[in-house]
Formats: sequence, C-alpha cells, structure tokens
Amino acid sequence: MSFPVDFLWGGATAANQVEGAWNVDGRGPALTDVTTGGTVDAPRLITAIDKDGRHFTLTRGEKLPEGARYAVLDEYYYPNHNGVDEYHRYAEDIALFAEMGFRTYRMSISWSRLFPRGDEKEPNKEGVEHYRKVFEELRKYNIEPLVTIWHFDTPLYLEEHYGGWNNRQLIDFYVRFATTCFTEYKGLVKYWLTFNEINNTIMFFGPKQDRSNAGYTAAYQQLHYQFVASAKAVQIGHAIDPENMIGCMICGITNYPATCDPKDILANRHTWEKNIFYCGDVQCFGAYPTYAERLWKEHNVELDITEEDLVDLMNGTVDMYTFSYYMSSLVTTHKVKDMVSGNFSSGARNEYLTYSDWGWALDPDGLQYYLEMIYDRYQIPVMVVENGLGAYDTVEEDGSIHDDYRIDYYRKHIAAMEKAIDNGVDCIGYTTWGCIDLVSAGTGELRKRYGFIYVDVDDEGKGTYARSRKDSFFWYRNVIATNGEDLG
Ligand code: BGP
Repeated sequence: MSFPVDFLWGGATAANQVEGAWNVDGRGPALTDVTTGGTVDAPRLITAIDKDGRHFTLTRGEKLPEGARYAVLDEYYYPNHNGVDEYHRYAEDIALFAEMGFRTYRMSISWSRLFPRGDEKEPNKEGVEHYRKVFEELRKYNIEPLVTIWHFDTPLYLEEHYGGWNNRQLIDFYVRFATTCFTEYKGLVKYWLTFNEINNTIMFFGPKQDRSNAGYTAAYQQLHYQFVASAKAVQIGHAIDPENMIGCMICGITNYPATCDPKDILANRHTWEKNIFYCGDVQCFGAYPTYAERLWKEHNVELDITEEDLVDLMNGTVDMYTFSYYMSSLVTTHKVKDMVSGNFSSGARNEYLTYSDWGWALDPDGLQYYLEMIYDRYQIPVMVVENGLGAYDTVEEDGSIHDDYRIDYYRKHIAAMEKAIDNGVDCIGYTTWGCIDLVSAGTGELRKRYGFIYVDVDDEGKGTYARSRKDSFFWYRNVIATNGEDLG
C-alpha cells in the first residue's frame, strides 16, 4: 500500500473565498472586499475613489494614485462579501467534510477578522472566538486543522496607510497576528502555513505592473519582508509549541522546455529558479541561493536586507514544504504560434496535453515530476495542499450533479502522487482545492466550481446557498475510506 496509514486526506479553502460576512463581528476590509467579479477573459477590477470624489477602477498590481482611496461602490457586486456564507454555516460544512472522512481541513484565518486595521495592539475578541469554535468543531470529528496564516488578505488599512508589503513595518504587524494565532489556538492547531503561494509576487509579475527596475525592486523587496515575517513566525511558533509543524506554501507550476534547443533548456532552468526555487530555497535552506544575485542584477535590484534579517532567515526554516499544483507550463526562447491564455496561465500550448475551460494545462505527470524534484532538493516532508479542477457543473432535475470530469482529474492526480510516494517521496498529505464551491481567486466567479459539495449561488450572489453532494463527493469518500487504494 503506497499511502502511509496516517496520510492526511482532506480539502482546502481560504477565508476570503468562503466565509462571506465581510463586515460582520468587527471584521475590517481586505483588498478582496473592493474587488469585483471577472471572467476567464475579463479581469477582476479594484474599485476606488479619487481625490475629487470620482469613481474609478484599477487592475491587480496597479498602484493606487496619490490622494485616492479604495472604496466599496454601489454600482458593483463584490463576490467575496458573501463568499459561500461559510462564516455562518461552518458547522454544516464540517459535518459534510467529516462524512467524506476528511482527516485534515486546510483553511485560513482572515487577518482583518483578528486585526481589523492590522496595526492594533490587541486582537478583536469576536474574531478570535470565531476560529476557536471552528477548530473545536473540526476536533469533534478528529479532523486536523491545517491553517494558512496569510492567504492573500492583508488588511486594506495596511495597504492604504502603510503601503502594504513595501513597508518593513508589515513584518511586525504580521508577527503579532501570527503570534496571536499560535497562542490562542495552541493545542487546537499544530499544522501551519505562513504565506500562501508566496512566489506569486515574482511569478505573476503582471503586464500592468511597473516593469521598470524600480518595479522589480519593489517586488523582490516585498518578498524579502515576507520571508523575514515567515521566518520570525516559524521561530515564535516553535517556541510557543514545539509540536507545531510549520510549512512554506509555493504555487507549484511544473515548467518544461518547449524544444530541445539548449537555449530553451537553460531558460527553463532559470524559470524554475526564479519562479519556484527562489522562495523555496530561502524558506527551506534559510539563505538566499547563489542565483539570487543574478536575478537581482538583471534589474539592478538593491534590497534592504539587514544582518539581523539574515539571522532570522537561517533560524526560521520551515518544517515542511507545501505547494499548490494545477498545471504545467512550457518555456521557450522561440517565437510561439499557438499561445494559451486564461487567468493565471499563458505561454506556448503543449500539444500533448488538454486544457481546462480556463486554459489551465491538465497534467498529472507534472505533479509526480514536481513532487520528486522538490523532495530531492529539500528532503523534508511535503504536502500537496491544493489541487483541483475548476469546471462548469450542471445540476440535473433531480438535484444530482454528475461531475465525472472532476473524478477523472482527481483519479489521475492521486495516482501520480502515489507513484511519487512509491519512488520515495515523503508526502504526508493531500488537500484538494475548493472541497466546497467557493469564489475563484483569479476570476471572482462562482461558476468556476471546484467542490465535492455544490453551493446553490451564482456569480451575482443569488441563490439559496444550500449545500448538496456531487458524484465526486461519494467517490472521494471511498478514496479516503480505502486510503487511496480504490481510485474507482
Ligand atoms: C491558488 C490560490 C487559491 C485558489 C486557486 C484556484 O492560486 O491559492 O486561493 O483560488 O489558486 O484559482 P482560481 O480560484 O483562480 O481558480
């Protein structure tokens, strides 16, 4: 049997994508609360008011002009405001996870629910109590919580008044938030992830962003502050409870050279270094890798890195490497005729693969490749904490949902993970993305569904929010019950 007996089977969500209740019980806003819905080809917009009171919009990564402020505007709908109402329905949802046999549930804590502005000295009690109840509910069913401390949700106040992660002070605010989590939930939670997909800052450095040397410097600087914040959190987490197992979380895209031109092979290696290894190396090895100098030189990047930071990085290495995996990507130095595009995906089309409706390359072998590559490099426990298929689902007249495409996707990816485990990779868990339908991070859509559990709500927030079981629900329940032996 390939899967270890205590393998952590489960599912994953993020606070801002499921909870809703965006302004309830003292919660402060995050950037997602001023972000509209989008589609596969229309980007989500961030709404704001300029200094003369005029309404305008920005796209992700664009800087807020002087004197302007982010604002919730009446003429727009904001899907994250309601999410799938998990804030009020968590007990019902956890009961459904338990019915599937989940051994773990990955979720995140909304920073602005605990610290509404982000710079307060004391946390918001109602926020703290909310998550305590959620963790207790999970424990009732022996479901091990796996908690992401930061999942794309820096409090809006910190973005506006401190310049977000461009500001070194964010390290202290984050550390206070993380310390509160470790202290309050000691004994309830032992698996933690410091930053979700920390490498996105560099990997998805979008065309709308400032691509000057200053823009690159800012991106690398933000990352550095996050690395230090993560390393400090790891040290504090270990001091508060030596049982804590704290991981990094990387957006895992498997890159392949598109041709056998040595230039492509080299470009592919450099893509791995910049997009994938740069963050993993700092967080797992505790120091910047040799090629960091090369990356910085490319854009004349000079960073604010202190001696003390370097000591923190060395003392705050993670206990496990976790990552999301959705797709692979081709790297080439040649002109590309056939391009793929979708949210978060672009580049040359791989003729050996098929693509999701959102343009994501479906590639289970890429998961095996990634697992083996990463474990070979770091030799610490790894976990696949996101993997899933965003797809359109159809509800039949009798209410059933036959999502065989999703089952097929999971069957292949779990089999690929199993091969990596057979080949010696110490993979300790697997949490599928969006075990319950949720708001897409990339497009803000609800119809881009990931769940085993269907939620009756559309892109405009209309619906009963009632939960129902898709075919994949029963399939996954059997996978867990047989510890991955029967993939049906
Ligand atoms: C990852 C994020 C998740 C999630 C997922 C699917 O990048 O960590 O928050 O949403 O991708 O992406 P999307 O929601 O755009 O389909």
